[in-house]
Amino acid sequence: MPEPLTPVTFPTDFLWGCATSAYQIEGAVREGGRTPSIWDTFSHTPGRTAGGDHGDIAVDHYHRYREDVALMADLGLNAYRFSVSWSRVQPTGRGPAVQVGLDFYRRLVDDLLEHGIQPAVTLYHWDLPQELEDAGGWPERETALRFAEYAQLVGDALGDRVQHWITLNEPWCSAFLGYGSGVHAPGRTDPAASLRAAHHLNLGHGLAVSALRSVMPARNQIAVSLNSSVVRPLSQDPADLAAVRRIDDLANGVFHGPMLHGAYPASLLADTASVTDWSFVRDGDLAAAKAPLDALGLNYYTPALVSAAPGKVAGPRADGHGASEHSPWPGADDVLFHQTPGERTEMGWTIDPSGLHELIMRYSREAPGLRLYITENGAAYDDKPDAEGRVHDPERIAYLRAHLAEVERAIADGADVRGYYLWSLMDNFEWAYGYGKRFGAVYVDYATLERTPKSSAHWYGRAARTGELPPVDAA
Ligand code: PNW
Repeated sequence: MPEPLTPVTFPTDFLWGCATSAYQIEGAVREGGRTPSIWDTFSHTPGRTAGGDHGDIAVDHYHRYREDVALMADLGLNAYRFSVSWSRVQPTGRGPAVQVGLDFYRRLVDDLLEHGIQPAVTLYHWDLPQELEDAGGWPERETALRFAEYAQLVGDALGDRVQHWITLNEPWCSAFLGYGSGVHAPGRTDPAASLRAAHHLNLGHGLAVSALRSVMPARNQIAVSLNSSVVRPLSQDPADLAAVRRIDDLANGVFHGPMLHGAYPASLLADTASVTDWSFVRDGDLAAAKAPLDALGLNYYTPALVSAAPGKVAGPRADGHGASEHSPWPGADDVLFHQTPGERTEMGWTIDPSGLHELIMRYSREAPGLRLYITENGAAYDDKPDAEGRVHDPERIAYLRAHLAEVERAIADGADVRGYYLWSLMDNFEWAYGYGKRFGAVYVDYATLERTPKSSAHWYGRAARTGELPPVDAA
């Protein structure tokens, strides 16, 4: 990638962070009264994850969090996004909070603050308590009510020291990979249930925002992290443009419609009429979902390229959402997903930094007045230590530099981007792919759980310390 002639510089108060999630890193799944979440159940069900991998130990962050915080501080990062395990705080998904569970997050937050690192808490990163799934899970309204109650418990416990709050991480994955294609927990494949789940995630989000406001200082910022897709047409043919509109509704409008505008796109309701009549949407739900936000989190990895295929059923899926005969796109089985041209990461996801700029500019228009954060961006590569035990990952440095340059370009174009969280701090449990895909800036030896910062971690730390993107060979 060519080096720009002028230095790429960021605002002085920009947040430079890394992101993780509870089930992917914590381990200690039976400690402190924690009970199984849907990801414990799913990953222990034969055939669901690569190699039968699960998060029982993961990278043992529950016991090693001090070391991990010290690592971030040494690198020079000033922000860290992590998620709270609902099952640690409210093992059955109901009732009073378990203090041992909250205490773990209190200690983590205090340690971060002592090291000058701003914590950003995600309340839900896909690990629903199994008991709530047994009662029907996200397709049931009850789950939305339970989520708001849980949010209030955590907000009450940590709201005095955590300023950055995120209700849900990527509700698209929860609804459509969890209940539609079934490649994520709980592994159900019911298109109607996936749309019900989407609605109750919207409702749960809005109720949680209001519940958090009721217990937290007004200075705190509340956001949601969407894996909003950049959807591009294969050609300018009107049928392909219509396919883009349909996928954009199912990827983006289904969440930002209710959350930002208090309504589902009319075109989405029409497109999915054969799947559901949406009668589960009750009076007042959309007003509740639209509870005012302070910020919006955008997670970006790769764009989608689609075309229309009237009358054809899509062949092997090329949408990067895993192997399943079941579609995560209810009512859009006749839309074809294509591999976008260009270099790809180890996930098979095409590298397209311009998509990040496009996404930011779109949401600057869609959500005027909200601060924007890139709450995830990063790449998996087949990293290996060399003979001296060092891990060189020039591809990841190039990826990060190119994407951060697009963030800066969006800021220059007027977007209010306040921070960037690299996915992920360290190699971890990559869901259905297990431990085979390494997204970390820090390498983890899974035999010893020893952590080694990769050259990208040093590069990123230097960017964080200077507010300027170093050249790619400056690690
Ligand atoms: C996100 N897709 O997951 C998650 O928020 C992280 O927990 C995860 O580790 C990271 O991105 C890397 O995958 C995604 O199929 C999972 O489009 C699947 C998709 C997108 C994001």
